Amino acid sequence: MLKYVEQVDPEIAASLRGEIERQRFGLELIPSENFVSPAVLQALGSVMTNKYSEGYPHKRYYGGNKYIDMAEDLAIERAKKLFGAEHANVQPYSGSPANIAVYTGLLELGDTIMGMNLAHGGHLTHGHPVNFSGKAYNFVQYGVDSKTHRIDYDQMRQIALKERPKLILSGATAYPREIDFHAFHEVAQEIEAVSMADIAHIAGLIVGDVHRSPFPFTDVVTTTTHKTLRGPRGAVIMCKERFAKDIDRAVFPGLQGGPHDHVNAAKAVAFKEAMQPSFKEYAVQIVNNAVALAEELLAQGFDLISGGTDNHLILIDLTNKGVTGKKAEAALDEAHITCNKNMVPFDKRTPFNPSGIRIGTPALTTRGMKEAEMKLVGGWIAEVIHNVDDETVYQKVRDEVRALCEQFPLYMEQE
Ligand code: DSN
Repeated sequence: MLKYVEQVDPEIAASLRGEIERQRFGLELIPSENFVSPAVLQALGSVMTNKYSEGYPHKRYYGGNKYIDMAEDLAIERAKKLFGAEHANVQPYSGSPANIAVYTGLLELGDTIMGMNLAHGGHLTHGHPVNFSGKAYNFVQYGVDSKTHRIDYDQMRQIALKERPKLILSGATAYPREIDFHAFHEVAQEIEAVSMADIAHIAGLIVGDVHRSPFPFTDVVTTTTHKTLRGPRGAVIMCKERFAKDIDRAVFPGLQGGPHDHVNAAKAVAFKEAMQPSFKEYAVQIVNNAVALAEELLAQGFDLISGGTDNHLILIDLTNKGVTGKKAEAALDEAHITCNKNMVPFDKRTPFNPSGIRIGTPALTTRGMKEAEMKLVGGWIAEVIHNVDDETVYQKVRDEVRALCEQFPLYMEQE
């Protein structure tokens, strides 16, 4: 598989080999990551990377797009069917440009938008001051309740009534509970705002019928394709027909140039995979695994934000363990358990050295792991955190992690 890269560029070949090994023999717990199928990988590494095709299917600014149109048409039709959407634009390069395209397509610069506070689980593009969204628009933010750590829907409505945002955005990147998209849409209707849901983290749970869908009522829905949906790195915008023209124009020519056709072909493959009955089983197992992992962590004395999970992720406040998120991330890395440090709601620390870590089960579930393995993983996390800086514990856990990974082979054909 790597023979051409080996010949031309041994240094990059070494980095690719290292990454394959890391993915194979480590535990991937970052909740926004996953392992695509060999079919998705093949479409990504295809000759479609060579093509320019500005425009949309059958209305391009370049010749030679017969097969690109075929692939993009399939991606669009499958996205619409999978989610039950009226319109889909599959060209956004990733989640951030997708969100920015919606704002620029439907609003004027400086307009008021309401989104979830990043420190409470939102996203940079949901109005953080360091992000284009927070600089170009007047964002007002809702968050979670300080005791329950659940979205404070009453507070959200009060802010909406007072600030009258033109768009109300739901969705999160570090929120372990199910989101009531309909509650957001109702408030949007009350103030005649556009309702938008960013379902990047939970798209796979929605198409697998494990979580309630924001369709068909939500006006605009964005999602990345590479998280629980298990597709290539990229995004999709879906919307009601009446917003379609403005959204399409905002993506191209408003924001982007030539679409990444190889990625769009891979999106089509991933959508087809997500339509199979086995994907529903996968989505159910993601949540079962997260619940099993949360139970083990609670038994080990960990403080979980909101007390547990009902999706694919768990947010741990490590304050009671006397370990920072940064230290925990580094220690777990030594044991070949990958997670990310994360702010917890009302955190007194900084984003670069926060109080928590965020973990999730989509990638391990793709490998075929189930509740019994989650119990082991929770035990190893506890062992490392409880013995932070102990190299012998790192080595012991690393060996046990490798032995488990060998039972759940990954990408064996990528040699
Ligand atoms: N970076 C993604 C995540 O990890 O949640 C969000 O864009």
